[in-house]
Amino acid sequence: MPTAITRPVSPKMAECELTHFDRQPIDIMRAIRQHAAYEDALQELGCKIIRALPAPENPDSVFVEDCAVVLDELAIITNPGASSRKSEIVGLTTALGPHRPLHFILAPGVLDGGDVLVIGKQIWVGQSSRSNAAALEQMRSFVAPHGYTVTGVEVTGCLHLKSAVTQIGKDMVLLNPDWVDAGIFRSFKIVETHPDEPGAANALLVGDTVIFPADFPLTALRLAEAGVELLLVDNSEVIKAEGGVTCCSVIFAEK
Ligand code: CIR
Repeated sequence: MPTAITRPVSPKMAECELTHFDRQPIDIMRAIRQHAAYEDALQELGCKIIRALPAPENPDSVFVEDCAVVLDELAIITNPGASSRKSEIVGLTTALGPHRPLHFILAPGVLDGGDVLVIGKQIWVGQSSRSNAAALEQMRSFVAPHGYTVTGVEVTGCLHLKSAVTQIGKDMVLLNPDWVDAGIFRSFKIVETHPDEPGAANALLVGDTVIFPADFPLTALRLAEAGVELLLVDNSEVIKAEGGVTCCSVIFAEK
């Protein structure tokens, strides 16, 4: 049974960091309801939920993915790229300590988990405004002994690598070719986001099912046509905060 770490929506979420988006009002009550439905979706797919300690003072603290990368052998606690987010790692360190040996990204390395795409033993790390080469080198030193390759990837026009590309099946990815070089993923079957939905590349694969925002129906249709099994969730408030479905959990196999 996989474990999913989540954390409650901060009452200050409307003050979140924004990089490529204009600020829009966020309905906190709606965000809380959507987050509860997201946790229900994870449970429906067999995940056991562990809630990290709430961090109400950190507007972006619901986006736990940015604080940690969990592999079978170890977990990496990040050094988030935005200064308002650095203290968010405390709750993830506490939550993950009992489950994996922990390694820490240290300055000058900065890393957001949203920039880390792991597929099997391959790891791609977005070189974005939040994640740099120093962090990539530190990550490589932690994981190379366990047989992982780590490759830097340029991302343009979006916040994180996983805003541009995510895994949607054993050998399948969903990507926006305007934000990441599709050639990097040529060994995978590629589904492209619909041109009217550039923000739709963030999907969350749990087992054989993909949790996907109902907010992107044109891309959902492409996924369905490609034979992907979908579990749709309303994600409007997270999307306004420049987040996606991968951001709100850290999922790993219990050992
Ligand atoms: C931020 O800018 O850090 C947040 N407003 C959104 C983070 C989304 N996280 C993710 O995609 N992994």
